[in-house]
Amino acid sequence: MRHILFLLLIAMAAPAALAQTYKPQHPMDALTAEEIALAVDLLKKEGQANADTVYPSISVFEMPKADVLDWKPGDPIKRRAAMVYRNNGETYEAVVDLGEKQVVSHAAIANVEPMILDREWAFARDKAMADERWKKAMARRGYTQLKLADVFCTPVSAGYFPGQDYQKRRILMVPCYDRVDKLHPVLARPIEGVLAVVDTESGEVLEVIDRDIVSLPEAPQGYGKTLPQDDAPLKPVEIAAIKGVNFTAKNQLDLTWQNWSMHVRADRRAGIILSLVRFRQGEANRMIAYQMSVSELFVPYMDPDPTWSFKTYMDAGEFGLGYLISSLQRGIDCPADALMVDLTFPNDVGGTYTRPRALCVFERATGDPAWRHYNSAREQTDGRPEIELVVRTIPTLGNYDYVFDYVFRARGSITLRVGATGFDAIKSVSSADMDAASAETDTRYGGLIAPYTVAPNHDHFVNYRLDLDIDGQANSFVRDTLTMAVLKDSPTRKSIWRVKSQRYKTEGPVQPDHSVEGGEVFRVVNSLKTNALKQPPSYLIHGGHNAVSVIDPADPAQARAQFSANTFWITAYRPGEMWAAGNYPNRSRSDAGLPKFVSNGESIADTDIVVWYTLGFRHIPAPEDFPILPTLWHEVVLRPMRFFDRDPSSTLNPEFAK
Ligand SMILES: [Cu+2]
Repeated sequence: MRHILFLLLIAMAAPAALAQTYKPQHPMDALTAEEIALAVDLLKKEGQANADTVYPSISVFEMPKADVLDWKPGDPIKRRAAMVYRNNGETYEAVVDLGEKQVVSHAAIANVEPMILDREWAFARDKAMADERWKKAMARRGYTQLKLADVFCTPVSAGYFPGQDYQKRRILMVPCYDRVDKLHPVLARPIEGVLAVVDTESGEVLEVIDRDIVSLPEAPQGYGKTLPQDDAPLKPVEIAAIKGVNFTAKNQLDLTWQNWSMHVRADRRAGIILSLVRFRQGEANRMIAYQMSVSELFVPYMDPDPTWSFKTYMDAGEFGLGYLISSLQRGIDCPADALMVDLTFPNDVGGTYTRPRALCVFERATGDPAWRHYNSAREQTDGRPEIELVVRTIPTLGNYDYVFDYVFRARGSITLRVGATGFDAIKSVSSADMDAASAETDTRYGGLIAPYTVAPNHDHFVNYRLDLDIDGQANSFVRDTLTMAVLKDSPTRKSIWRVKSQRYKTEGPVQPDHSVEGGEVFRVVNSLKTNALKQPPSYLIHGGHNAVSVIDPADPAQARAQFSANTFWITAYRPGEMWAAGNYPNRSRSDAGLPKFVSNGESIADTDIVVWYTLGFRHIPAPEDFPILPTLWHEVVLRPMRFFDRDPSSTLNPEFAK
């Protein structure tokens, strides 16, 4: 959520010439560098764009779902670009047909702010640091004769708060940090109490908030003057496919592994988008998900201080989970022999840049049995090792790195995993420990995680858009409640539990009720098909206990991210409904996504539905988060239920290929 400028500078340094210029092979492929150049050119020829136009978003405008499902390799592909662009501070949308070479439609979109642009970061920082009020506030803190080299300022998104008088502006907030040596993270020494508010179009510094001074300790707080010695080196423990891999990857990017197949594409906002996720069973190639991706990531902080309270980031819609993907390291981020894939993204000025090693794909043996049984009569054990396929990206959103995994198993399950690592967002305080007189005040809204260092409490809400199509599109959403049943006539038992199913009829939020006595499960079911046992096939969405936002719905931050108040939202499939907090969450006033999508109450019975799942976790920071946050994993599992006739992993060959 917090944005670090240098990441962007690396991204911009990669010239468009490095971008891959492959021809699209599949309707779901991301736009190629050539296609983006053509789209921009056509927009200019139409008189809609000029040399000053900026492009917050250029993405593939997908073919209609029915056409994608009919498409076979070798068939023609209708390629169109969906563009969001800005001229003189106004926002426009256009659809450009790349085959017909024409602009299909264009329109001005009023009262929206597209995602933050590359040029705005450095611009906001420089304007803040040139402002006399800011210099005065810094001088109060001992930064006289200030040089850029002394401090590190990194703008962040502003949220939207009706009480502020810079409501209609495109603004960024600029907090600053004392410059530290290379041994320490760049955000290790926050300079508290100073915050510049910058209009990124006019360059005007709208306000400099200058509050209480918190003096910084001599060394980066909590780290000491030197870092601790390393432990003795371990003998290596590795994951390796020593005889080659069992998956195939071609084009950008068709993946197959065992019975699984899927298409993966880069997306500046979502990170990656998985499409056409299928499981082959004999002759049939059965659809499980038409599309899966992260649609938003909302991270509200719980500190009311004016220099902190605005921190209510929407990392996908404001910053871009693809835009901030960081390159993966072999042997640490992914196994040493993982397939590394460079991803090409559109930039703001109508070109592209390529992030090297942005995505990795690998198999791993988990060390666990996929299944096993000891047969006592025969005194023998049968089993298979668990081997899974992982598709991984790691965007770095300022202080946090999020490991986003899609994990596939032979049993037919898909696990969506999120690992949060990197650093807690921290503030400098005057308390060295909890015996300090100021400790109670300093830790009212967060935890002391090191001397002079508090990390404010916060939530992470990852919303997944799951366009599941279980054996086709006629799907319904079902809640199975496990309820206690009294047995009046039983000579032995007095009660048992039974399963009661409820099928949802209309769009809306669905909230798990953790207080129900026996528990509950949620499924997407195709009532019009059956397996060999004549049962309707379904997939369970198994998330376990899961946090939702408890912020007051009237709170301005919550109003923009209403999706986070419910674990599930179910909508009828509509092309173009991609983002849980709406197309334009940056500086939005209310959530124009899910609450809007469900407002017309369309039917969701036996039809094409989309499940939106919020994987939420609260974070009460503690010293174990410091000096770095060991990866904190959360997951949701999509598991077959009556989809197969028997466990598909039961037939795994007990021998490995020689
Ligand atoms: Cu956290």
